[in-house]
Amino acid sequence: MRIDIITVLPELLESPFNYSIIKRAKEKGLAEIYVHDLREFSTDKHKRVDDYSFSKGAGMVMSIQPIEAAISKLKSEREYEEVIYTTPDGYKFDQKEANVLSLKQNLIILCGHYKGIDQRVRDHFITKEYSIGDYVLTGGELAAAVILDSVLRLLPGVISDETSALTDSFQDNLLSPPVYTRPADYKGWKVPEILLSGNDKKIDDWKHQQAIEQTKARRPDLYKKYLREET
Ligand code: 6GU
Repeated sequence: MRIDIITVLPELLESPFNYSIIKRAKEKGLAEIYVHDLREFSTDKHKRVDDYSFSKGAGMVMSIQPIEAAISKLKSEREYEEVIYTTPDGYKFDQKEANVLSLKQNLIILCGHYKGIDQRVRDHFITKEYSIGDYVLTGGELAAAVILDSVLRLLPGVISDETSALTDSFQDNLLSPPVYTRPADYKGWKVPEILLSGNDKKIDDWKHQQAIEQTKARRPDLYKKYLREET
């Protein structure tokens, strides 16, 4: 998988991409990640990448020129299946979207900033617009890192079988059940008896029941989805 990220803050992406799961994916040759500084594509003499909004008082807007130049250059070099834009007014990014993206070969991610980008970029270049949740971040960079982390860990070989992505929370619309490790008794705080029983069937049933209860209590929205999609 190849991911090209276009951003006004390339430094912000250095740390997430050079440590963590993303580093592992790169080292194993499973992912290639290139970060492009949007400013380098600006034809403005001061390398500006934003300008005043035509709607008064709306704040600065990212200009179409450098974005068009960056995307066109990348597209002239290879085919991209998606051009993603990270923005608080995008569609909600969730596990299903992560699964879909993990099957792609080449992606571009444009990180949003300021009061957004010129709508013509969205109309003519962007194929997917994602928000990672109902809160506002200063820029789309951290959202891009979140999205990439969730996608790259799904690539076969990035994480071990033990922590297999298939058993993650959310793959079945349920939160994870509680987990325990040794000692079985820590200063009188005991691990649930059933986990020590050695009865795999009973343990699985218990885990499933716990997952349902956690989900019902914390995420009624997910629980509804679970009930709908269970069959
Ligand atoms: Cl993708 N970008 C920004 N700036 N804020 C967000 C977001 C994205 N998702 C949630 N909040």
